[in-house]
Parts: sequence; structure tokens; C-alpha cells
Amino acid sequence: MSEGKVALITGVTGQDGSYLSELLLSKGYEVYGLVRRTSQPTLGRSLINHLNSNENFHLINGDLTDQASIDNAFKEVQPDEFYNLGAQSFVPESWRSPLMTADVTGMGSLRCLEALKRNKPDCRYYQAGSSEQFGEVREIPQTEMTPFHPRSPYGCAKVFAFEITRNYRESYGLYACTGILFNHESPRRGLEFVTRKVTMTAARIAAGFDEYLSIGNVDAKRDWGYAGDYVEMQWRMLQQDEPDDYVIATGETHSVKEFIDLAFFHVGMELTWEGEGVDRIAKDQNGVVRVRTNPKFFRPAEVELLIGKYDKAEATLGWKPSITFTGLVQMMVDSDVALVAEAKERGYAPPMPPE
Ligand code: NAP
Ligand code: G4F
Repeated sequence: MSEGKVALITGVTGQDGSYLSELLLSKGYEVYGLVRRTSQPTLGRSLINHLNSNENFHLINGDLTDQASIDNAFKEVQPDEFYNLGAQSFVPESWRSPLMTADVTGMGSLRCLEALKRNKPDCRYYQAGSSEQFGEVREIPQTEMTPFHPRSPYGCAKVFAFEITRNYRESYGLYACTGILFNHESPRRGLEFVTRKVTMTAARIAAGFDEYLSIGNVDAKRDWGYAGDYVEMQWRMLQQDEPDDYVIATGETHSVKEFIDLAFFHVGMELTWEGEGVDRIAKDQNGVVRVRTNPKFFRPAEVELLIGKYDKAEATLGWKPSITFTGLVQMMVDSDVALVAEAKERGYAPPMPPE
């Protein structure tokens, strides 16, 4: 148990922030989450609504683009542990809004480190790093020693965040770590990311709301794990004698096409693929087209293959993934089938992935 400890989390309204908050509360922490001001204060916070009644859970206003707000949060909360999970985290958006992405995802981490150094230098710092830092991969599998070659403004911002975290550790003796986390998913994943887009669309098709899935590059391969497991490692990184950086991955890679096949199979559709590139389609066992390729979902520069080697995390943090790839797909499909069924029963439109 960690009774009496205080944690401050950025990105608390996101997938990882919600799971990490639950984990820390279960360990007896006082948890503070930094949230951005919105015009409708309750919107966009649905992943943490269930925590609002917990007396150890608090929200504090601030923004990663605003140094004063982060300084104020440190002064007010005096955290023992700080988790910087906040980011513009959607890779395609980083080409549309590269400066904002660099500011929030890259400079935001430097602002947090500065606030920590000035206001609470003994606070332990976790930086959310990404396998997108490896990008055009220089070796297979990727480890803590693999050189970076990011392929998007998002990946570049995460490389900066990684390097500045290491530099502040070496320059000022801070306890600051980066977890280089490979893709991790869950029923709480944003609907714009490919896994949740596929599971929600499969559930909507099975219930008659949509006819087909519109998709981009189905040959891309990712190392997909379960977010609930990954936040446990974020916490463990801050409980060691010495700060360090770790790869967290499953050691398996699967294509987007494999993910789609499994998700549709789980709702009773066996897909057969035809065509190549942007002309690719998939039909179900009745010959109905259920997947169509759409060029608008292809990226200016793609990360074709990610697969991580987690030996260091296993040896030091006792890391092992708990859920198989098939188990993850089924968990997400089951959750979305239930959400769609609930919407249908209550007479409102089920959630729809953004176009
Ligand atoms: P997510 O669901 O997209 O959540 C992002 C969070 O960042 C949200 O709470 C968002 O708040 C907040 N945020 C965005 N801009 C902000 C700003 N200007 N100031 C303060 N907060 C801001 O991301 P996630 O999947 O939980 O990932 C958590 C972290 O891990 C991110 O840094 C992501 O880049 C990184 N990561 C994720 C994965 C993955 O596979 N999930 C893998 C590697 C690394 P709003 O609700 O207000 O938008
Ligand atoms: O689900 P994605 O959008 O995730 P991506 O780009 O791998 O990034 C996620 O994981 C990173 C860790 O490696 C995080 F740092 C980052 O914050 C984020 O959480 O796309 C996965 C793959 C890509 O190759 C993409 O081209 O799926 C391919 N894809 C094919 N069709 C699609 C689609 N991606 C999306 N979002 N939508 C499509 O229609």
C-alpha cells in the first residue's frame, strides 16, 4: 500500500488517465487530475465520471500549454508522484496541427519538468513515451537501445519529451522516467484510433446501424496490449530505487487486417479479402461488402511495423502482459456490442467513430 501519497496526473480524462486514477486510488493515494477548461465543463470527462464521488479524487484546472497553470498545480498539490499523460495523442491530427502537437506533446513535458524542478524537486516524474519514437524502425524487435526515427510530428514531439526528461534527470538529479509504451487499447480507447473504430463499427454493423467499415492501411502492424496492464507499469517505474526508461510491449505484432478479421468474426462475420491497395475490400460469408479502403485514412508517412522487446521491464518491474491479442479484441467487441445494444434499447444513436 502507498497510504498518504499524493499523485498529480495530466491527461486524467483520457484512456490511461482513467485507469491510472483507479489504480492509484485503490492503493490509497490522494489523486489530483489536471483538466483543461471547456465551455461545457461536464463534456468529454465521461471516463472519470464514476470517480467524482470518491473523496480522494480531485480535479484541478490547468493546461499543458500554460506554464503558470502547471506551476500553480504543483504549488497547490505538492505531489509525491507526477504522471505526464496529457498529449495531443492522435497521430493523423499531428500533420493537421503540427505546432499545437509540438507545444502540448513536446513542450508540455518541459513545462512539467520545470514546474517540478522549481516547486517540488523530490517529486517523482513519469513521462508517457511512445513506440512512435521508433517510427521507421532501425531494428526488430525494438528495445531501449533502438535509435529513434519518428515518422510524424507527434513522434517528433515524443522524442523531444523523451530526451528532455532524460536530460533533466542527468542535469538536475531528478527522479524522472519515460515509459516507451507500445500501443495499448481497451473499451475506453478513443473512437478515432483504429482498434476502437473497428470494434465499434463491427458492433454497429451487426446491429444494422452501418453497412461497412471505411479503413486505411490494413497492412500496418502494431504491438497491441491492454491499457489496464500498462498503467500498472507506469506506477511501478516510479517505485524503483533508481529512475530509468523502459519499453512496455507484448512482444507480438499483428496487422490491422488481422484485427479486423478477428473483430468481425466475433460478431458472426467471416471476411474474405479481395483487391490491392486502395481498391481492397472484404466481403462477409453472404457476399456483402463489409470493409472498404478509403485513401483519406492513409498517412503521409506510415509506421509499418512495431514490435517491442520487454526484457528489461520483465527483469526489473516484473512485467508480463496479462491479456492475449484475441482476448483484447474480444473484450473490446463485447463492450461495444453492449454499448450499441443499450443505445438501441433506450432509443438513442450509438457512438460513431469520427469520419
Ligand atoms: P488520450 O486518451 O488521447 O488522452 C489524452 C489526454 O491528454 C486527455 O485527457 C486530454 O484531455 C489531455 N490533453 C490534451 N491536450 C491537453 C492540454 N493542452 N493540456 C492538458 N491536457 C491535455 O491518450 P491515452 O491513450 O490515454 O495516452 C496517454 C498518454 O500516453 C499520451 O501522452 C499518449 O501520447 C501516450 N501514449 C499512448 C499510447 C496508447 O497506445 N494509448 C501509446 C504510447 C504512448 P481532454 O479530455 O481535455 O482532451
Ligand atoms: O490506432 P492508430 O491511430 O494508432 P497509432 O498511429 O499507432 O498511434 C497510437 O499508438 C502510439 C504508440 O505506438 C501512441 F503513441 C499514439 O498516441 C496512439 O495511441 O493507428 C494504428 C495503425 C496505423 O498504421 C494506421 O495507418 O492503423 C492504421 N490505420 C488503418 N486504417 C488506421 C486506419 N488508423 C486509424 N486511426 N484509422 C483508420 O481508419
